[in-house]
Amino acid sequence: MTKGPVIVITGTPGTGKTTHAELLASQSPVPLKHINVSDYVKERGLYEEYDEEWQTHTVDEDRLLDELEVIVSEGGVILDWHTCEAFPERWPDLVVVLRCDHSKLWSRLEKRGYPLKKIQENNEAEIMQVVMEEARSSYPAEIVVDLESETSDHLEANVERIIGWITQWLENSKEVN
Ligand code: DAT
Repeated sequence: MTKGPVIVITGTPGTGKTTHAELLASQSPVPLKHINVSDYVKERGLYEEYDEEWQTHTVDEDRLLDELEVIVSEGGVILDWHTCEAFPERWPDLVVVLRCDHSKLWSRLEKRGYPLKKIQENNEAEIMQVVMEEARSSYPAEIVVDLESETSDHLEANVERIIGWITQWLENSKEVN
């Protein structure tokens, strides 16, 4: 049986990764397991310490990657995380980088109750295209796409586009097998 693809959905916090991943998992023609990596880290206790200043956990990447390797090897996975360079180059079939206008992103993060410092840091990262650069330097250009995620029309169009890509990917896998 053909395994499903491994899709990384990445982007600055608040750009819409989880919203996209959930919609994609519900509409995909092949079952996709959605792993919200930040939640997974918390659930599995895969962190080293809690950083009070940044109000964030320092992730134990070695343990995280060991655990994810098992899930990824089954195929049919969406990895939803605000960073991607830790994932080995051989893992993803597609890397989606979500982008959002920084003022819109600011209000999304404010609504989330993030402290000012964290909002500023993320806003700057979005302006500087940090995650995009990370994706481009970690994976072949042909598997990296950046998509705007500012409106619900974008969300629907993006998910439709990824589903189109999955359909094509499934066709190609059939030809190979
Ligand atoms: P992330 O997982 O990247 O942190 P999210 O999916 O939790 O982001 O979305 C953050 C908020 O922004 C949430 O209230 C939903 C909203 N949102 C995300 N993408 C959107 C889009 N394309 N159009 C409108 N709202 C969006």
